[in-house]
Amino acid sequence: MVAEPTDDEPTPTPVDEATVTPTDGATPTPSDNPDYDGDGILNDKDNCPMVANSGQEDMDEDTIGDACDACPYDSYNDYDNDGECGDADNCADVPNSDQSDMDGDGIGDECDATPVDCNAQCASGGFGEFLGDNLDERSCQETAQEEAPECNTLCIYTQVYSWTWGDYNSYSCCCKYSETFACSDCPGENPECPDPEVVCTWTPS
Ligand SMILES: [Ca+2]
Ligand SMILES: [Ca+2]
Ligand SMILES: [Ca+2]
Ligand SMILES: [Ca+2]
Repeated sequence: MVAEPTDDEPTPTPVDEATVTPTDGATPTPSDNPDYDGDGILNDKDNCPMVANSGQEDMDEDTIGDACDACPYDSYNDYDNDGECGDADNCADVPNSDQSDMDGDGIGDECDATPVDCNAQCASGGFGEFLGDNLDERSCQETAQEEAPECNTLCIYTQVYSWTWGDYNSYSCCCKYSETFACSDCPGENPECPDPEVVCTWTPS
């Protein structure tokens, strides 16, 4: 059996707002008191109305008192909103909450045009020359080419070290190492480099 709607349902009675009073323990607000923090500075003049700071110190002059300023030395108050105040952020204009800095130069990877010391990277890999950054393998090899001295075999080794991070960031170092082998019975000796993988040129006399 389906219940029929009835006309005698009790009607909710709107609460008369004028009768609502704050309950015990309600947190007072600055509007309840002209000097909420009791520091002698009225709220409308107080640069920290919720924190007693009678001296009103404001080192970065952003009208937020030091006592309640999350970034007391940064008037832009973490402009890029990455959680690091501008005075401590190694990329003040780019969100980089991890603050990663591969080369340790104080400029974060996200805003560092050369985030890796390629000279050091090439040297650590046994490649004496750094030829250029952000070259692909082919361009690196082409850049590394040079003529062998007459009656010599020149072996040119290249290596591209690359890094990627975040969604779009990458960087690479093109490194070169070369060896020259003189031909005692020029031409004819050492026509090829000892490692078949290397880029090699041989200039006969
Ligand atoms: Ca205050
Ligand atoms: Ca301030
Ligand atoms: Ca940043
Ligand atoms: Ca850096």
